[in-house]
Formats: sequence, C-alpha cells, structure tokens
Amino acid sequence: MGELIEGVHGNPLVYPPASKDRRLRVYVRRPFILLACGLVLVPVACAWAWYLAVGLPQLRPPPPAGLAGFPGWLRLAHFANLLLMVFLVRSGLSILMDHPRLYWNDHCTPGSEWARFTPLEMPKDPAWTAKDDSRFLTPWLGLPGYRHTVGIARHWHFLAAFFWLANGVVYAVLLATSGHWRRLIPTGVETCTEAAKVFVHYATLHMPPEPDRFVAYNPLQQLAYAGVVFGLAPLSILTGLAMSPAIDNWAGWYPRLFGGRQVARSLHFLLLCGYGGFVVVHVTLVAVTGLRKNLNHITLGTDDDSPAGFWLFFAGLAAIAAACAAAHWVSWHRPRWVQMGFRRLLGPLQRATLHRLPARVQYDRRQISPSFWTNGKQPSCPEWKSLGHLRREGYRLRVSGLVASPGEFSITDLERLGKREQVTLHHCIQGWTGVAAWGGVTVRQLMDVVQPLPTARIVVFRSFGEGHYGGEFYDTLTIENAGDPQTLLAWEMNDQPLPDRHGAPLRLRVENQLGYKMVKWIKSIEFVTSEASIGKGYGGKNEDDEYYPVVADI
Ligand SMILES: Nc1nc2c(c(=O)[nH]1)N[C@H]1C(S)=C(S)[C@@H](COP(=O)(O)O)O[C@H]1N2
Ligand SMILES: [Mo]
Repeated sequence: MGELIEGVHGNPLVYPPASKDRRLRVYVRRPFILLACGLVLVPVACAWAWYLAVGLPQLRPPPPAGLAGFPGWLRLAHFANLLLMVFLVRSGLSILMDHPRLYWNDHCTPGSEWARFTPLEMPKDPAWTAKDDSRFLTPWLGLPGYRHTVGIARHWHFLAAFFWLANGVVYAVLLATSGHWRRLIPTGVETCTEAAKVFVHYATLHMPPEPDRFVAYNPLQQLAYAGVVFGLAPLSILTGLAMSPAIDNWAGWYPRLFGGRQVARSLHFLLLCGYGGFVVVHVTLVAVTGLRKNLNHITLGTDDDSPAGFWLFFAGLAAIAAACAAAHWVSWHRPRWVQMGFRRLLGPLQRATLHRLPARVQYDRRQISPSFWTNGKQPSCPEWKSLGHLRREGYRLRVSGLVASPGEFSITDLERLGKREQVTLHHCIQGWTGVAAWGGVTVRQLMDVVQPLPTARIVVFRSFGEGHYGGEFYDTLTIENAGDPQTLLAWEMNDQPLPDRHGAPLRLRVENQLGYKMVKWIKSIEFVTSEASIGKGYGGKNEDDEYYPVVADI
C-alpha cells in the first residue's frame, strides 16, 4: 500500500501516526435521523391507515403511452448513465472524505456539523489543519480512495460530470423529440393519485398488479423515474455549481438560493442519498417483477423471457467494474495523465466560462466566521523565524522577473500603496468555507508600481513555508487573475495583523479561486512568461505534488 501512496504523490510519503487511523465512523445528529425516519415512516403509516380503514385501493390500469419498447439510444443512455454515476459517486465519496463534515452554515465551525464521517469530534490541537482532518476511505468505495487524494478525485468527478451531463442532454433531447417523454412525464393529477394508491400496495406489502411495462409504467414507477431524471439530476448539477468559488464570489445570490454554500454541499450529499435509495428500490423491483423480461427490455429492447438480456446485463456490470479497476490503476500509477486529461479536456471550457467571472461579492462584518480552519505548514526557515514584531520587522517582499521596476517592499511600503478591505467567503478545495475580513493592497496596485512587461503572463508567489510533501510552497496566477479586483496581498485578518497561522506577515487572497492558490507567508513575487519553468512546471506546489488543477474556479 505504501507503494501506491508513493505513486500518487510522486515522492515517498511517511504518514504521520494520526493517519494510520483508518476508522470509518458516521455520526448524524439526532434531529436529522428522526427527520429521515419520519420522512419514511409517516407515508408508510398513512398507507397502513388507508389499508386498515378501507382496504387496498382499486388500481386503474395506466393508459398506454402510445409507444412501445425501449429504443437503442435510451438503452445506451441508461448504461452510460450507470457507468458515469458509478464514477461520480465513487469520486464524490473520496472528495467528501477530504473534509468529512457536513454543515448547514458557511462557517464550518468544528462541532457545528449535522453529519460527520470521522471519529474525531473536534480537533483539540490548535495546529490541527484541515488536511490533518481528512480521512482514509477504502478504494473499494472511493476513487481513488485512501487519504487526501482530493486532487485526483475531483478530476474524475468533473470529467464524469461533464460526460454525464452531455449524456443527459442527448437523452433529454431524444426523449422530447421521440415522444418517449410521455412515458415519463405525468400529464395529469391522476398519475399522482394513482401513484399514491400503488404506494399503499407496496407499503402494506402487497404487490400491485403490474402493467405491461413494455408499453407503460405503473404510476408510482413513472413518478419515481421522472423525479430522478427531472428532479435529482438537475438539482445535483445546480448544487454542484453552488460550490464553485468563481460563481459564489461573483453572484452571491446563487448559493443563497440553496441557503448558502455549505447547505448546497449538504444537499449535494443528500441528493446522493436520494439516488442510493432509488437504486435500492429500483433494482429490487426490477428483480422481483420478472427479472429476465425486465433485463431484456433495458438491454436488448426485446420483450421476451430469453436469458440473453440477463447475460448482457452482467457483461455490462463487468465492463463497469473493469473501468473502475482501470481508473484506480491510472490514478495511482499515472496520476499525471488524469491531471493533464482534465486540463486538456475541460481546461479550455473552464477558462472560457468560470475563469472570466470577477470576484465581487462582499459579506457583512456580522457574518464573519467565529473560527477559520487552517491549512499549510508553518515555515521553519530561519529567514522567516527571525522576522521581528508581527513578522513585519525586517520583512521585505521581493518583486522581480519580467517587470520594468523590480523592488523590495516592507509592509509599510505596501500600506502606502493603498489599502482595500474585503469580507469574503473562502473556499478550500477540501470543501470547507469560512468568512473573514481581509485588509491589504490589491495585486493590481502593486503591478501599477512594478510595471509588468508585455511578456509577463504568469505571476509566481513563493512562500517561506514548505509544501505538504516538502520543498518550497509556491503557486501561480494568470496575470488576468492577479489583476482581479479582489486579488489582494493581505496583512490583516478580521482587523488584526495577520496571525502566524494564517500567513504572517503577508498572504494572498484570490476570491474567485480555491484556497490553495492563496499562498501564505509570501516571500517573493516573480513575473514570468510561463509556469513551465517553475517547480515541476504544473503551476504550483499542490499542482506539482497533489495533482490539483492550475485553474481553480470550481
Ligand atoms: N504557504 C502555504 N500557503 C498555503 C497553503 C500551504 O500549504 N502553504 N495552503 C493553502 C490552502 S490549501 C488553503 S485552504 C489556505 C488556507 O488558509 P488559512 O490557513 O489561512 O485558512 O491557504 C493556502 N495557502
Ligand atoms: Mo485548501
């Protein structure tokens, strides 16, 4: 296993003792357990009351939709959907375990979560970082699983999401144009009342008479399918987008539609639970209502009892298992392929859309988070340690590279350039957020002074601190992003001088990007043409060692 871990990070990794801890624990706050039980038990109780009071309701056979069978495109889309959902769920679980806590508030204060997938209730050590808090997940469940593999997991998640969405769009268009939508979308209230009657049958353990599903679904089945396709799926996309720093800090109303960024994250997870519940019931009913015939319907499109569909179905499952094994192998042995595959396929789309959104959302000071997670290794070099009062004394920010007037700046020099204050929502790649007020000078103002040359395309921010796996921590921004109105060199947090753990004396804020772009304990800034000559050449320490994407707006 050690060998696998070496693979993903490219360098030998000695796990700190805490990470030997592979316990998986799930805690859900009691009110939510009660609510979930209520959501299941109340309808079942109502069904029993109906049954005991007036007996099983009579069912009307559903009117045939006028279309028989399952065309090839539908069967193919169903299979592609299954394959991509398996990738989405497996990578999603890996992402979740990188910050194994779910909240209803954007502060992510430890202890305030409604669900927790770690036995550690609250980190007691003040030096405990969000990365320390990430949990191990078996690769049987997660892609790639293990611990803190969020970079690779996210590439799989977004690649799968892209193809899943494309598949969904093709499916929806064909559904609409072929007339097959009539099988799915209820056209009258009767479908709902009939569905309630079917539910009374199931809930009281009576199998309702099944219609010929080759021509029509039973009404509850129809509603369930329509709910998954036109409810769960779009909501998953919308809540997924509500987690993007570029969107959230450009249009604050968007995450608020869901009740905030962390609510969207919680809902994204609850939608997964919804799919899970659906799949269990769906597969069970497929099995008990004539497995062979059902599988012939959805695989071959035939309407008989031959075993062919059954075998084709198993071949399909085997293909999905093989795809999972292949993805696992690539993740651990060729992680750079995954990172670059994502960059080539979705990078241009990202740069053309999300990357153009300027950060402009400001929060109210009353919304400042009572606590704020940290990440990163505090510098241990004498250069930083010997800095005086508040780490400002003796500090000089070196600005060099492709600029007309390079220079060295003390914090006082930077203060003279002008100060901007912003109260913003921080998005860590791991999933946590926090609101804080930041004070500093915009990188744009600094650029007005140092005058980047036209050949300067990339800005490199180097830290006194080291990366998670050793070596100088650094990251890069495109010059456009460096000029964003909310890209700040901050020396203040919540109206106080920046504390050590948050990056004293100077750190970056780039509100339309994820947290790992925001270098703390900044040592120097360099303007270059390309990031290829810096570090391993992938655009930052996390990009080099943890396969994060260089553009971080989702
Ligand atoms: N030097 C340095 N800066 C860093 C990191 C790091 O590991 N080293 N981690 C980044 C990450 S992943 C995040 S989320 C933010 C966290 O900022 P905070 O610790 O002030 O909350 O810092 C970023 N800056
Ligand atoms: Mo982060």
